[in-house]
Amino acid sequence: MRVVHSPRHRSHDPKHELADGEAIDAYEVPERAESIRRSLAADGAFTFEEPTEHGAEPITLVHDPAMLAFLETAWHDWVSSGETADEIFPDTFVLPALREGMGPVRAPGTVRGAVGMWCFDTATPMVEGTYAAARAAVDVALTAMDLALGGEPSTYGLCRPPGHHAARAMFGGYCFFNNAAIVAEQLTRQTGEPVAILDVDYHHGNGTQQIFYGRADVLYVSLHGDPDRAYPYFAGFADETGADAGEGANLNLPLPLGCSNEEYLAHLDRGLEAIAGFGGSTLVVSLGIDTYGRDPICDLALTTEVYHEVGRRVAALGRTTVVLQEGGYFVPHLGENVRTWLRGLDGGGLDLSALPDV
Ligand code: SP5
Ligand code: ZN
Repeated sequence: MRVVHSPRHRSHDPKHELADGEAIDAYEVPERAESIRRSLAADGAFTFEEPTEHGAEPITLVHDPAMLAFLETAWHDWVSSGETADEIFPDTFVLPALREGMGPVRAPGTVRGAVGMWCFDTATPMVEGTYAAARAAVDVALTAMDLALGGEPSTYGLCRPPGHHAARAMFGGYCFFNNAAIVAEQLTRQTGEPVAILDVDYHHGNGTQQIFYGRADVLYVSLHGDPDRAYPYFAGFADETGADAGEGANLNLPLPLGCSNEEYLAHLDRGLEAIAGFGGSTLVVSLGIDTYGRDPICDLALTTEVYHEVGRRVAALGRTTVVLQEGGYFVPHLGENVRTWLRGLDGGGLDLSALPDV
């Protein structure tokens, strides 16, 4: 399988996130992607290439150009205005109620203010190299798509930072640009067919759902921790089925606390059935491994073997498949879990011998 990877991800190196009123060590760190790269490199079934540049247009077909402009200049503007912190966090969020009945929001004149217009949580700091890394992740995703359109049955984009929480006009959840949505949008344009997205990250991909919620030509299917208990809390409910022309093209499959392999596969089959009944020849997978039983911030009970079976069942759809990396935070096993998933997809055997004993 051809893997697209860029070393630029390393320039997004946040140190902290804010949780329960404290700065804690960031979970979404460069070592995640390095763990994946090492595991795939040690398996002769994968070949690596760097992305080609695709420019800004595929991004602004999905995201508000003003958000792209903010992200592009935020670090420069932060430093040149005399700020000295090496991570940018919002301190004030422009919830709709703040200006309720008082007319439109005016864009603040400082990054400190403006970041509260674009960022929706306290876990997604921007640092000096964030923008370059986020742009490279989009290029990784689009290059993986190009290879698939060129005839590869399946390709993998080792995207970092991830993307599925980023909505049209909002970033957060460790995500800046929605890599999977940008690829899905390009696929609809380049194939002229409908496109399905299967999101198996533990967290609901609120950004992807929002971007395509009113559209009939992109099916979004997500398995995730029930938003009644799990981040991002405000989206991912089973009764969210799409709006207007998109009615019926959104399927949320919330999962219970402690969900087992067996329960998980039963939910997966419902998602795959919906995809099989939807048109088009291509599939985008948002691959999060934070469903793992040992993930430090999630609460399901999946084990490594199930990732092989999930990959096998996705392959059985028989669609050209672009797999893009999202979350997964138990770093010692992240690379092997991703490798196991991709070997299931490409018809390789299950091999647990390289799983570190930690
Ligand atoms: C791409 C992705 O997986 N983003 C996930 C973003 C999660 N953000 C933090 C959620 C806070 C959960 N805190 C749980 C603490 C458990 N000790
Ligand atoms: Zn996640």
